[in-house]
Amino acid sequence: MTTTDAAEAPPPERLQEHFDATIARDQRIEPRDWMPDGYRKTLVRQIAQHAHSEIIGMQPEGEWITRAPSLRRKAILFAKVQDEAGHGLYLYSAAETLGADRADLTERLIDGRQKYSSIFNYPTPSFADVGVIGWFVDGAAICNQVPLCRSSYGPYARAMVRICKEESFHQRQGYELLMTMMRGSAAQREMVQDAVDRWWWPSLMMFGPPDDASPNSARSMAWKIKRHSNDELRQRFVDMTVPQAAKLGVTLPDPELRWNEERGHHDFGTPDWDELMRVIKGDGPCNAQRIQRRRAAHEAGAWVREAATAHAAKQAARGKKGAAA
Ligand code: BYC
Repeated sequence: MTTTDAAEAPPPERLQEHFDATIARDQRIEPRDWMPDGYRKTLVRQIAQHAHSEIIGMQPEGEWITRAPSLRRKAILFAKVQDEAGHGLYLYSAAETLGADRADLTERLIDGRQKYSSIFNYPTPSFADVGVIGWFVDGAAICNQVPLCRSSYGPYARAMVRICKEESFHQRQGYELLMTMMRGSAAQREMVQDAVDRWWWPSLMMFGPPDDASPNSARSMAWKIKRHSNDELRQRFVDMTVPQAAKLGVTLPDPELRWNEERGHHDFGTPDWDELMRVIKGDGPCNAQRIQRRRAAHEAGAWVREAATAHAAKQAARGKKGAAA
């Protein structure tokens, strides 16, 4: 919902008040509305990181497209990786509504000035990783992103609606792949358990640092950009995943994991926060490779961008000529 039409725009001295009232009423802020600088910067930071994560996130699974074990699995994986590209594009468009420039955001990613999710810096040595990424990583993404459909910034919230529908399909395809492998040979079951062991803790880290070490959470929640804290969403993910693991027949690698009747939630161990910080700072197992591939793809695609720009200029010139005739 647009909060301000030009006709009813508040006088400059009341802009902040009007913004605060819009947030308090749970209405949306739209691109043409006045917003505080901090709100705009926070959104550009989060949306750009989110877009970069979708684009870099194509790599770990993309590595299996040529090696998928059947034509069906190849087609599914192709479609999923293509969806991630689409998510990145919607999100870059949402960032553009805030005045960000897409080319600049890409430069910031490949120069290491902007972040992307830590999870995509882990390797995918077996095909079971494709299933576990769908189950855990897309599952974590759903927990994190469904509340973002109610984010206070309109274009971000609307982009999330379609993204979440697709993530939901991704999660189910991952789980179905793992179910199939679990019905297979002992070696296949071992591959699944090994992938679960490697991805569990990094998946919990996707939700960010614990609340008492999350510098951005309080402000983002006051602005209703984020609707829940990092720890709340992490707990939601654990509670959702434990029964799914039992049904699948795998063990989650956490000896402290147990149901707490009093809290009505599962208790679980503490992720290695030093590891998260190392990976965020660029020192994860695959950070260098991910950025190097992204940079190479960007450079190799320069001719496409140049051709598209030249084509658009030609079309515009033709349009002008047509209008003059
Ligand atoms: N990795 O104050 P905090 C997908 C940074 S892709 C890296 O808690 P905030 C998919 C954080 O940015 C979906 N960095 O921050 C794709 C901040 O740094 P700056 C990806 C992290 O923003 C392909 C600092 O640490 N999802 O689903 O309040 C295939 C302090 O953190 C991480 C999104 O992007 C991390 N894990 O909360 C399959 C969701 N955690 O910027 C699947 C949207 C924290 O101050 N983003 N940092 O230098 C969010 O919800 C929030 O930005 C976060 C962090 C929960 C991630």
